[in-house]
Amino acid sequence: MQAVILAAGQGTRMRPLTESLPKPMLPVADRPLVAHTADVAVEAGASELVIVVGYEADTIRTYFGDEYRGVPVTFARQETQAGTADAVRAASDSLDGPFAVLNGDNLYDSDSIETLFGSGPALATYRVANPSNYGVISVDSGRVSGIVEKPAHPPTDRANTGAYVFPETAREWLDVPESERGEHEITDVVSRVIEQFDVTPVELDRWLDVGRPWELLEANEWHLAELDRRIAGDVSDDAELRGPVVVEAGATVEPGVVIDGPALLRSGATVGPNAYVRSGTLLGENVHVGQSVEIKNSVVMADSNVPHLSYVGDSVLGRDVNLGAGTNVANLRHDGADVRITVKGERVSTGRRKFGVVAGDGVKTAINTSLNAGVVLSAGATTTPGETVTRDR
Ligand code: TTP
Repeated sequence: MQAVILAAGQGTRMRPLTESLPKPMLPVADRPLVAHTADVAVEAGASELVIVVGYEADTIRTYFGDEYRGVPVTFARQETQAGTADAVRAASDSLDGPFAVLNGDNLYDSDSIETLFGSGPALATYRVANPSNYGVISVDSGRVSGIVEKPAHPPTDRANTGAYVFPETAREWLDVPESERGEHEITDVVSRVIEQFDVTPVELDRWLDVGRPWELLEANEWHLAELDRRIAGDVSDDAELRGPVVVEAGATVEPGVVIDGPALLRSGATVGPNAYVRSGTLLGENVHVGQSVEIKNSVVMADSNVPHLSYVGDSVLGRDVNLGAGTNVANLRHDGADVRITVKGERVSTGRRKFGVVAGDGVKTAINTSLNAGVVLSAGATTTPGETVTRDR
């Protein structure tokens, strides 16, 4: 069965990290987010991956090429991001027979997707504490009986996770009218399918919709925890690597460094001397973490530098970021409340007591900069020496 992977979205809630990188290409452990979606499709037996691209399409095309883990890959282009039904429609000429659809920015557990792919017309659900934020699925006598988008009074706690197996005829039903929020949504296609077919609900063991910056941290927490210890790089005898630490070939760990796993140092990363890398940290390709730096539960994307005397906790640093000596990140409020950040102009809770900052590509802080918890720095933002940053810029 072919698997359609939706990866054309603009990822506006993930800005500034998606200013020039499509969300599906953000790093989650040792590969892009969308590669994890592709992995579960391949492991579930997909015969072909049809990846729908649009926003910043070339990086996705280049990453996959025409084959992924032995499975052929084709691309469909969605010209404007007009909604998920429209995205599947862009792929429909490439489809033949029943087909699966997965969101290219969601993490699914592999076993459940295998069950989904083997279940005929089917839809994957996940039980959530706050169903009003999702499409909500009703089930009756073991069959999906309804789907309703973000209801004020949710009939169940089963969220729609954007993973489906559609019957072949659903290809003819993709041209749905615009919804209230101005998109052509797959929910309307699903409604028609459940009217005419028996659709099996498949409950996922684990699921994460990666839409906002702290969810990128959660995605990394998930996949870093699955790493087995592997030391292929150059590690000083005077460094201490505890637990599941991966040091890829071409990465360097200098004397006096302590690394608590799970942690991943990608090729070209250099750490130390005398640095402390704590669990849940991803250091991307060619990242440099230097003398007297402590970095904890953070994602540092390729080519960034945290060279001297810094603390970085629970943060996401984009590509080519440079933190000046003595830059420190606050990741906890004194009142102990969950840290809030601004997403698309709205203040929202991260649901995390500990959250640091988000820095877009090319951010440069000056020496002794203090960054307050929840601050978002746009791509290319700078600070002045000794500055305390409490508002986004
Ligand atoms: P969303 O998360 O709704 O959209 P997005 O990824 O663009 O993010 P944001 O809301 O922050 O702007 O999309 C769900 C999935 O569908 C995701 O994998 C992207 C994909 N998608 C498309 O491929 N085309 C589209 O037109 C839309 C809206 C989404």
